[in-house]
Order: sequence, then C-alpha cells, then structure tokens
Amino acid sequence: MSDVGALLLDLETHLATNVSEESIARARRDFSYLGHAKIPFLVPDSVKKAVADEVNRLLEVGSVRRDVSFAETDHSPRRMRNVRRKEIVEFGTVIPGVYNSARMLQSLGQIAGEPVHPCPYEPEQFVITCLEKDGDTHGWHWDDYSFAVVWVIETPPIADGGFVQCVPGTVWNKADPQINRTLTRHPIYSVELFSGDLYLMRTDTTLHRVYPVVNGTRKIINMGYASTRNLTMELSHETMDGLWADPETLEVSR
Ligand SMILES: O=C(O)CCC(=O)C(=O)O
Ligand SMILES: [Fe+2]
Repeated sequence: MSDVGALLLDLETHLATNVSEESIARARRDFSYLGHAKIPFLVPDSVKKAVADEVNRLLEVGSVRRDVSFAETDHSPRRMRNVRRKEIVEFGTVIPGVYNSARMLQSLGQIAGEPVHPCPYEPEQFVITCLEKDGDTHGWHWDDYSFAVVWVIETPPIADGGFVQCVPGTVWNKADPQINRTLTRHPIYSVELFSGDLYLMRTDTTLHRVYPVVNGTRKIINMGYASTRNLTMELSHETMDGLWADPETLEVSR
C-alpha cells in the first residue's frame, strides 16, 4: 500500500473506532448554535503530521502573495500568502486524499446535521494560507459554499493575534454586504486556536475573519465543502476567483 493509502486507512480506522458519539454530539450542538465547532478529535496525529508536512512543503514550492480587497465584503483586507488548489493537486498527495475521504465526509455530515459534499467548483475545494507579515489578516467575509474545515498547522500565541472571530446566523448580500452593521447587531465569538486544531464552520451564514497577526506566522489549510442546497443553486465566485486569481490578472483593491 502507498504511504497515502496507509494514512487514509489510519484516518478511516480512527473515525470508525476512536471517535466517541459524545464528542460528535457536543460538536454538533456547538455547530448548530455557534456556527462553528472545534473538531481536532476527528483526525489521528499521523494524518495531522502528514498534512502539516505537505502544507509546509507546498508553501515552499508554489505560493502567491496577496494584498487585495473586494467590494462584495466592504473592502475588508486580505493580506496573505496562498497555495491554490491547482498547485496542491499538482504537487501534493495527502491533502486531496483526505479531502475526498468518504468516511470523513460522513463524520462531518453528522456534526453539520446534514450531508456534506465535496465542493463542485474545484478552485474552492482547498487552499493553503500563510499569514506572516505584521498586519497580515484574512479580513471579514463569508464563503460561497456552506462548510469549511480549517486545519491549523501553526499559529502564534494569542497575544500576537491569529485567532478566529465569527458571527453566526448572518447572511451575505453581495450587492450590499453591510459588514459593520452586521457586527453591531450580533454577538461576535472569538476562538483561540492551537497547532493541531481543526474547526468546522458554517461559512455561508457565519461572517468570519482572522485577527491580524504580528511577530509570528500562522499557517492553515482550508477545505471547503458544499451543502445539498449548494449543489442545485446558482452561485457566483467573485471574491474567491479574485482571491485565487493568477498574479498577472490580480486586481488590487477594486
Ligand atoms: O484561516 C482561517 O481560520 C479561516 C480561513 C477562511 O476563512 C477562508 O479561507 O475562507
Ligand atoms: Fe472563509
């Protein structure tokens, strides 16, 4: 069996035998009223390490620096370095395998309370993000698809930022996003994260951002997933297409 095959077997065995119904139920409860849930218990250390090694390697071979903002999210800042799906699939093996694991999708579906599907729009399936310069941030936004699983590879101590803030139960009007209005009308939850953490978020109805980092590096891989509703609806992809555009077509601050 290939190394990747052995790792995927580790993942499936772990999900089948080492994940208690109680931890799934707790995550499901959190997810339903907070719009997010920490789920580090879903993945064995062997797979976390392999994904982290692959993320670190891919950041060395094919990343693009961004400093952009979009009218669709009131020009919230996006300052970061990314490796896109295209390069991840070309040079990586573990991440695409984990993303498509049927057993993983099933567990995510139990926590979400509805089926979770691979994203039909390939560029939004997974992306690596590195925040490394002072002030780097993935500013306030919603995602196009319903779910995201974020794997935290490395993060600075909380005093140096890099934590996630989110506002569940909110909707994205791309023509008039009203981010400040949304922030003042709803409670904001702030989530401290550690290396090795994973969280699931309801990203189409949870406004979210990463607090700017200073003095440190924050590396994650975001895996985006679709709800059943997403599969039949018309979805546009302006902010994500802009974010992951080829550098020569990159528009800085529309
Ligand atoms: O880095 C994070 O924790 C969130 C990333 C995110 O929101 C995104 O990639 O759309
Ligand atoms: Fe997001």
